[in-house]
Amino acid sequence: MDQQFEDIDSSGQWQNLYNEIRNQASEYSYKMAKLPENRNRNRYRDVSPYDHSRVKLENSENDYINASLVMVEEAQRTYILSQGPLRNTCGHFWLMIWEQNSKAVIMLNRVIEKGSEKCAQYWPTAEEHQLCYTDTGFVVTLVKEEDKSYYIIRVLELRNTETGRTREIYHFHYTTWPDFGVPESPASFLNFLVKVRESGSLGAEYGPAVVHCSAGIGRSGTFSLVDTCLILMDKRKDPSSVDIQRVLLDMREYRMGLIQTPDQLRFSYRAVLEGAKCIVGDCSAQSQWRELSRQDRETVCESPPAPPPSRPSDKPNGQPL
Ligand code: PTR
Ligand code: PTR
Ligand code: PTR
Repeated sequence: MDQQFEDIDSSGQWQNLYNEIRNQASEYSYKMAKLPENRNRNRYRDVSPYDHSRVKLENSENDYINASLVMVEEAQRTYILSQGPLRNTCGHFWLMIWEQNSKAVIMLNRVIEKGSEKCAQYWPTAEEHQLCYTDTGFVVTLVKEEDKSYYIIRVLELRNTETGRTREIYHFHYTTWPDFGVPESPASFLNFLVKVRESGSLGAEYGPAVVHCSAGIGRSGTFSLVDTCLILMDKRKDPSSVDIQRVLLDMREYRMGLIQTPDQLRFSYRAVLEGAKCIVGDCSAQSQWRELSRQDRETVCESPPAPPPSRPSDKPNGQPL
């Protein structure tokens, strides 16, 4: 895979490879998304969940939400990829999380990007503390918030007002990944992925984690592709048999448009190659991942509490992953 990466890089083939994937991707119907009554439940006209893999709201008059179940059987992974909730769909979003038994929401965008709202403020801030969604009967409370410089981890309490039951939901919020862009480095991305994995929320003991950005295809596609490829490399006897393009095409069977630029594709390769060192390297995977995650603790401890200067670099250069 290393060699393949070098070859594509040196011949400047990322755009071609990306076009090839777009051309090979299947298309399925998305009729429910286009019903007039669902028009205001879609953030973007051109990003719809396929009918065959859309997540259905169970306890609701209208079961439509712009979210897809993305399954990779061999990796034993299932994710819900969703658009960033609209102001009128926040209640639906929490209903979905409750019904699907999700343990975490992985958010890869900011509420405001390039001066406009890319996602509703669907979770309570430290000032608000609590948000109520009377349309679907949920109250969301902020329990804890830890700012890790380039991402934030929150613990939220989700209360179903009909039954009175509560659940703890993790909110993993990557705050520095521009739309149609890539994270600062594979190391910073992998460090974040480690945190999500360590929480257990991607595991089989819960329902699928909800991964979203603004449209729920570019950044969310990149995140889930890298996670899945690393799982596959870990599982297979021959890690080099993992074909990133093939895996992406398989995942695109469940949601359109996953990965939105040639550079996001290139980044996915880099992150998988870097992450794979921990799997196939001479040190055990576990300790390598742990080593990696130490970086952000140091970053956090080192950064002075006063005005944050330009963030200390967490580039992997010269540092073992
Ligand atoms: N902000 C959305 C957009 O411009 O993409 C608004 C919108 C959403 C517009 C859905 C139209 C939509 O649906 P249709 O494809 O049926 O026109
Ligand atoms: N029509 C929108 C656009 O091209 O701007 C759809 C869109 C928006 C697609 C954002 C992808 C986007 O990125 P992400 O999926 O990473 O939020
Ligand atoms: N903003 C994107 C666009 O209009 O180009 C939205 C999009 C959605 C783009 C799906 C591409 C999509 O699918 P594919 O990448 O398979 O062509």
